[in-house]
Amino acid sequence: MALREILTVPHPVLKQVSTPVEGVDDDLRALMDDMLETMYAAPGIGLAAVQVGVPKRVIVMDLAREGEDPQPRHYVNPEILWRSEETAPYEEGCLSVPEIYDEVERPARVSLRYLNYQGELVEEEADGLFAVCIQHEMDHLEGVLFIDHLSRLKREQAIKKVRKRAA
Ligand code: K1U
Ligand code: ZN
Repeated sequence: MALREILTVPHPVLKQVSTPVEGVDDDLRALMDDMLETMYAAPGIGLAAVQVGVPKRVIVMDLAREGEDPQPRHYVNPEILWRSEETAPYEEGCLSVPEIYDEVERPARVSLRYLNYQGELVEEEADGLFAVCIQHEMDHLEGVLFIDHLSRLKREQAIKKVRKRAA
């Protein structure tokens, strides 16, 4: 396993639309293992492959609370099948926009379909933080960042802050 570099705004790869994966093989599992190690080290609760410079439709996540055993989750070629009419706000962050947090309103519940670590097709419903995180990560697969849901002024200020800190 290896730690990968997490790209930060305004890196152009973060705006790319990620491409579907052919199937789950050992190379893809190695990428997902690296992504989880990188996410835990950051630390974060989710990570899309494009954030480590690999524009494939792959996401990892772990929503275990402090003190609980790790609960790594893997989503390959995820698709949202249904979104609730009801929405909910959440103060989001992003490892590609470090130290910036702001409220985003999204559907409160979604149902999704994806391939898991073993390459099996899974369908499940998400609510709460799971719903927030999977929608945030699936936005990454379309080249969309949570700051794209904010006003232009807030977005430009966020990018400026991240650039300044990185310089
Ligand atoms: O960059 C990312 O996509 C990961 C991001 C996921 C996320 C967080 C909050 C709302 C939606 C999506 C993060 O993990 S930011 C860091 C974070 O939230 C966190 C870090 C340590 C402990 C708990 C949370
Ligand atoms: Zn993010």
